[in-house]
Amino acid sequence: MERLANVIHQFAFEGEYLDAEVCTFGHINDTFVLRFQQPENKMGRYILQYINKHVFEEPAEVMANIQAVTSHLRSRIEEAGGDPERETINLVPTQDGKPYYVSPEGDYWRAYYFIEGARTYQSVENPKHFYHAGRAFGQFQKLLSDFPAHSLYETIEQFHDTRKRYSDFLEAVEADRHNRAGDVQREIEFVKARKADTGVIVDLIAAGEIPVRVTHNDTKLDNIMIDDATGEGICVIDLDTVMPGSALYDFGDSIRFGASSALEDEPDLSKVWLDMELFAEFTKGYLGIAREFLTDTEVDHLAFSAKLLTLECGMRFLTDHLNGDEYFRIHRPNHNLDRARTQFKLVADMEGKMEQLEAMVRAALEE
Ligand code: GN1
Ligand code: MG
Repeated sequence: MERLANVIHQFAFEGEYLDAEVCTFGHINDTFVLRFQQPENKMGRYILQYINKHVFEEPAEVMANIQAVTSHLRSRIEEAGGDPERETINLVPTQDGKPYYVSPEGDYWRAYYFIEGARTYQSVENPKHFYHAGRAFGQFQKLLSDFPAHSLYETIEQFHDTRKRYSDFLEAVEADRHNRAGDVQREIEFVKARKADTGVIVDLIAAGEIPVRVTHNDTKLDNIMIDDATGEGICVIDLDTVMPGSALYDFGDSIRFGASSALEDEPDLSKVWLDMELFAEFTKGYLGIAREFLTDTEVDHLAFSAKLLTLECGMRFLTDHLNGDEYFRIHRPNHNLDRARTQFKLVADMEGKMEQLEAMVRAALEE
């Protein structure tokens, strides 16, 4: 909290600073919720974030992407008669009018207006929320469908190149710098047995069989603000990884996280499976919007993408466990291993249900 003192007064926040709360959910950046006393007894809240520069090597490029995308969203929302203060995130400028602050040590900080009357969820409490999350991510892709994807920086190279993630994983197994590979042979074999899956989407993109779109690339349920009053997904947040990508990444990652019966780091694997009702809800919400623009090949790979993105994430957690937990923040020993195991449990469960999932996608398309 001490380091906040030097940062807070750099931003054009309104009112008198009261306090800050740490938000512990993200695995990468440091996030704080700030409270300010404002005129007429009003309480103002803001989000302040330190950008992890080990993960984002060029924070200025991350910020350039976010500025470009949010200003595009803003104008689309205004044209549609929506509320741009609630339907997109908005940066709070610094005192000298800049979109972010760089400290003398070279640390990057940015701030957002807090969206009131809405909240995020770590797990689905009401299936309708997940239907609306699907609509919101579909709408997000739609609003950005006329945004020039190639003008965005690739802030993390090959972010969802699952084949590249697989070779990083093999390297970590090979190097075994922390002598952990011996204890996770079963998990290593699980991944190796699925090597052939890892190239499917990248090859379709390379062959021009599915289009490159502007995608969010981190569509966890907790990256959607759900309106308290209506239960609708009003705003997609955490735009750090907005990049050229595939619609399949966003669909798959949403299912991976939100349609799981348990939290991402549940240590008791008997509690972890793919919830079919939640899969159906999200798919209905998403396709209700996205069927306008998705190609047949994309639709045909939606169910597969859920499995692939789950495998990819599990592989990334296992790789980080082998590398000594240098990427994802952990809160207990073997945390990344627990996370990897839930993902592999979900993959195995999805494999057993694949035909049903495909049928659900077709049914949602026809609704
Ligand atoms: C990271 O920090 P968070 O939770 O928004 C990660 C995602 C992973 C996710 C797994 C930049 O996102 O790719 O899917 O953890 N973000 C980055 O929970 O690597
Ligand atoms: Mg996030």
